[in-house]
Amino acid sequence: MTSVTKTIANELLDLDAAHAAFERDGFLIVPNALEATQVLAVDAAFKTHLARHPEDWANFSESFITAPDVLPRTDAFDGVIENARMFALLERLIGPDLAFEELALMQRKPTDNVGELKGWHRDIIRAYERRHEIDAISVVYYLTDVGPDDHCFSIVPGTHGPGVDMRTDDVQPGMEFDALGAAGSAFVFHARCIHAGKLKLGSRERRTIHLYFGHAATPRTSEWTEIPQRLAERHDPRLPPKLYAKAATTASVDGVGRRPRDLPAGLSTAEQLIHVQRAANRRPEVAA
Ligand SMILES: O=C(O)CCC(=O)C(=O)O
Repeated sequence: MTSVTKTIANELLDLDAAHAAFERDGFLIVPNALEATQVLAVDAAFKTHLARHPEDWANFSESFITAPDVLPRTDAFDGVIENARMFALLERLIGPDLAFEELALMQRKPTDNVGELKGWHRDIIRAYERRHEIDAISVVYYLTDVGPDDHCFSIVPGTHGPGVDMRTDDVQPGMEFDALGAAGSAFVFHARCIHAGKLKLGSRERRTIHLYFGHAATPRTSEWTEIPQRLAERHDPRLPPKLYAKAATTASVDGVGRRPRDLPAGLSTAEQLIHVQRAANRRPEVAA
């Protein structure tokens, strides 16, 4: 797998080659996608949010918590969505109708319990027979260094395209690529690619920001992130023209990004998310 990383780093010098590598593997690593000063500022905002708004965080397990709807409270992460270093690549992979969908903060804490809750899965739609409908690209920014002994994002290359018929149950040890990298790196992957969070004994705490981008005129792939007015009204010629078009989209894809309509009133976003993810994990590749 080392050779894959090497190839990607070289190919990224050239957008054509990066695009070809993404078509083949379904992922790319972009070192230094965030400047060091931005990493420090965003990481500080991450920790502040965690301390001040525990109610925004869905606690899935002792090692895994995530906050999917932080933008209405703070503009501290706007610069991550609007990271100019990534737009040429994303426009190449998605097209000129590139649109922002989702931003979630994720903390993976050290744990002795490495039994995985977020095992092998495809994002957005869990049903195997609907896998071709999955059409979004995720950018995961590392705010902490992720080395070989740390919890890491892990992916099975090519399972968005050449290996699209693979089922999550068919993943065997050794097929996967572990996404290691320094703080500031971005890991870009196709949401259709089979992936998981891999837990390691003795890991340091890992903090990441997970963004999703799709096409402006399609239904939303996620209703978990509200796109606030300040972003919807942004008119900045340096940004892709449709970046915040989905603030006005009401239709959504039938999948794990849809807020359930049948839950008791008054549940927070974090509580609703836990409900949906647990249901999907109970019925892997069957539930929407
Ligand atoms: O990075 C991780 O720990 C898991 C992330 C994941 O599964 C996802 O983004 O869908």
